Amino acid sequence: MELPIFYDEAELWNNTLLLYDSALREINTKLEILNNEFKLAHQYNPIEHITSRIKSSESIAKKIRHNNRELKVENIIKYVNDVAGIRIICSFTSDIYRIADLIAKQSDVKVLKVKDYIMCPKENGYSSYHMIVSVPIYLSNQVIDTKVEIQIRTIAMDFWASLEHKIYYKFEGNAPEHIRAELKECAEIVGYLDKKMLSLNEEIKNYSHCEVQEYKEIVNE
Ligand code: 0O2
Repeated sequence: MELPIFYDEAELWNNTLLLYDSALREINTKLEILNNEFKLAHQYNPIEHITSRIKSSESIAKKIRHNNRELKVENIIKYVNDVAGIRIICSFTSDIYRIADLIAKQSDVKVLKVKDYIMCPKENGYSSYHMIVSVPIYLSNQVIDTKVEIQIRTIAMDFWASLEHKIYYKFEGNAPEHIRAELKECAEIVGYLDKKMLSLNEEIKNYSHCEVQEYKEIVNE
């Protein structure tokens, strides 16, 4: 992202934050439109809910320090991909890929990086689909491509990730071995649950309206 020259880091940061905030709005609107279209066409909601946030300054500083870089706006823009972050929670794994595909297909969205932790979960069991994208932000005198990290996961994956996050912070990354093992076991159960829910949903979809009516009549006899 190419920013105009500001002589003051604070001024530059405020202008940068405006871009990140605008990029979150752009992506949120795109998602809302897709979800509404789905609701209308298929009477079905692929997105359960969406949350978005601007990364806290402490968290940004930690990431920059971790990368051994100087804490400068230029470095934040270049090296911190998730200053603007959106989390999309879906009901089923198939919805995750459908949403990711629909976002990637939009002509003004550039996909910069994808990490599929569903196909390849992390060692601790973490599972989610991550995309780093950029969207153009139209200012009065220029257009600036701005990065957003999109995380897409199921309700069950999100449940797991939020507990793991709490445990990670509580033990400052050094949770006892048995807790880590149990968390990993939970991640496997989450994977199993998501598969079962998906196949159950597929089976339900295959019932025609007539079959459901017939079934209801039999039950009511
Ligand atoms: P927070 O508090 O959520 O902001 P890259 O984006 O490629 O430069 P990075 O940041 O390591 O490198 O990317 P990755 O692996 O895609 O992870 C980014 C975010 O994914 C994390 O942000 C978490 O939100 C989430 N995440 C990744 N791994 C885990 C995990 O093991 N457990 C949980 N609960 N979440 C995870 P931050 O900055 O760590 O935190």
